[in-house]
This record gives sequence, structure tokens and C-alpha cells, in this order.
Amino acid sequence: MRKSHKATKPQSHKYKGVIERYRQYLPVSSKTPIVTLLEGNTPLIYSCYLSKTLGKNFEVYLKYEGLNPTGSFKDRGMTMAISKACEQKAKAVACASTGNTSASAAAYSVRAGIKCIVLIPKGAIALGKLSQALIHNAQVLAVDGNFDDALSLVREITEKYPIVLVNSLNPYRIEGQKTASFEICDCLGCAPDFQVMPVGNAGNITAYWKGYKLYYAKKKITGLPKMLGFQAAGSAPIVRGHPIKNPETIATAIRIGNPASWKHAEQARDESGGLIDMVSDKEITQAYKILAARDGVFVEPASAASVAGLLKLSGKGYFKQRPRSSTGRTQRVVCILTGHGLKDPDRAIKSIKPPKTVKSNLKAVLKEIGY
Ligand code: AN7
Repeated sequence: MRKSHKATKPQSHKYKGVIERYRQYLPVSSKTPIVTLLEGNTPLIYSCYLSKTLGKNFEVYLKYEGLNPTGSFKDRGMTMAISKACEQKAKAVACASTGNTSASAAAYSVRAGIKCIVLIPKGAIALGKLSQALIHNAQVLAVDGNFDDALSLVREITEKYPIVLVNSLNPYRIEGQKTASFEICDCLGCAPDFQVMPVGNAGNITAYWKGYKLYYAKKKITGLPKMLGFQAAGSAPIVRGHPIKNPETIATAIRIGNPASWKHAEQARDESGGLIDMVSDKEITQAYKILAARDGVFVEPASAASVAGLLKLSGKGYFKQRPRSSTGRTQRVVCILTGHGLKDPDRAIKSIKPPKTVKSNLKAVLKEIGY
């Protein structure tokens, strides 16, 4: 017999986003309206090429955060920040952004039905990200200054007016973003030995470390990873030990001269026995192309900073090859790929030879493809 078809929402999808999945570890209650686009649950992809590069006893995995609903890891934090803003009956949120935060804030604000104000550094954000903030109807203002200038303006505005700040200074952003470390541990069945990631405003390294420490305290894992963070050489305040007035890099997402979570990033580095180093734009571009050409994974330049860092450390002999007989166990390295390559297609086109034009006939095409 045929079942009657009722016009109900589909119930088949069990996955309900990071808040429902990790509710017990997050500051939400039955009173919190959950605003979600089913973010998280991103794949942990084994990298043949990078595992081979590091050598025997190493496995390298790529946490592909570009597959979140708006194309970056920011969605994990935004589902929390916007849900909490709604719980507090906020009417408007604001952020400064190198692009991804604004894309995510704009999309989640639409879901929540609240106003979203975005300040971006003029001319310095990737086109994909700008198009997202605009199409989701955020009020976007291009500030004649850099990200750090935009962030201080937004901080001042949100302190004085009833507008919620949704940059990672908002503690709920960090709470949501820490779910990525839970996913990695749940997937591997343990904590990785090393985690490599880009560092910009330093909220994400703060969030991951918080997540790992919480899972450790809850006895879900028995060890903690070394946190290896990478800044772009032209925007490396933490490495150089002072704010950078005019930060520069092709990785516009991490073009940040005075990170808001500076101290927490240093804490993650020091407590984990890791490091924060820098990579040049050339190294970033190389890693960017390697990921696309060897592993089939397209990321934005800022995300490639993690793989550039991995390759830099590997070249220096940082990853020691222990003979199987001494400790035996394979060591796992996870690289966080924070944003999708389609965010910044201009950069892809600039990094590679343009397509060759051929005559529109079979002979000419066959000749080019070698048949
Ligand atoms: C792809 O969107 O700061 O160290 O305003 O978009 O937590 O800042 C973006 C940062 C890495 C650095 N990768 O993370 C913004 C913004 C990508 C990013 C980072 C960003 P944080």
C-alpha cells in the first residue's frame, strides 16, 4: 500500500549541525534558539602526497573546512554567536572582516532575521567573500584602512550601541569553533600528534586548543597535539613580537597586524610544546598549487599557509623518523584547511598559466592533446 505523503519537513537527515552534535560541551540551554545551516561534520582527508613527504611512520590528514555552508570554518563559531545573540533578543550584529567572517555572519543573520553590519578593509578582500556578504544583504562598508582599523571601529561601536560583536572576541565564536577539534578526535579515535594551521586574528588556534583540552579533561583522548601555527611573513606580528602597522600578503584572510587573541595563541603554542612560525607568499603559493595538483583539494591561500608550514618544518627535519622498533606507533598530523579555493578564484588564475587558445577544429585540438 502506498503511504500518504504529508507536506512535512524531511526528517531523514539526522545531522543537525555542531550545536546539536556537541551540545553537552557548549553553553546552550533549552532556551537557546538554534540558528544553523548544518555546519561542521567536514571530512578529514588522508593526503598521500604529504604523508609520503613526511616519510614512514607519519600520516597526514587534511581537515577540509572549506566544505562548511559558507565555505569556511567561521560557520562553526557563527552558529553559536548568532544563536546566543538571538537568545539575548539582539536586533543587530556587526563584525570587521578579511572576508570569511562577514560571509558567515551575513548568512547566519539572514537565517535569524537580524541585521548584519560588516566593515571590511577597502579593496583587500577576496571577491567570493565580498559577493557572499552582499548577496546575503549585509550592510557592507569598505573602510579606508586595514583589518585592524576596521576591528577597532567595530569594537567601539558595539561597546556603545546595542549591536552584538560577532568577531572572535565574542566568546561564543570560540566555543563553536572548538567543535572542529572534537570532530578530529572522534574521527581518528585519538588526538593527533601535531596540528598545523594558519594564524590570523588567532581565534581559531585558541578555539582548537580549548577543544582539545576539554576533550582531554573529559577523558575522551589520552594525549594532546602540538599546535603548530603559521602566519604569513608580511603579516607575522606574533613571530616578530610586535604589531605590524601595514601587514601585507597574498593570503588576504590572514592579513592582520595586531591579532585580537594574540596571548591565547601564545598560550596554545607554549602549553602544547608547539610553535608559531611564518611562511613567505612564495611558500604559500607553492603549497596552494601542490594541494590542488596532488591531492585534488582546492583551498584559499590562507589555508595553504598550514601546508606551507608543514613542508617548511619537514624540510628542516622537524618531523623525526622514529624506527618502528623503538616506539612503533604511527604519528598523525592534521592540517587545517580553513577556507575553500573558490573564495578567491583570482588568485588561482594568477598562479597558473591561462588556457591556450586553439582553432575550432578537430585537427587542432587533437594536435594539442597529443592524439
Ligand atoms: C580562510 O574573516 O579574520 O586566526 O575576518 O578566513 O582565527 O583569525 C579570517 C581568518 C585562516 C585565520 N584562514 O583565522 C575574517 C578573518 C582563513 C580565514 C584565518 C582566517 P584566525
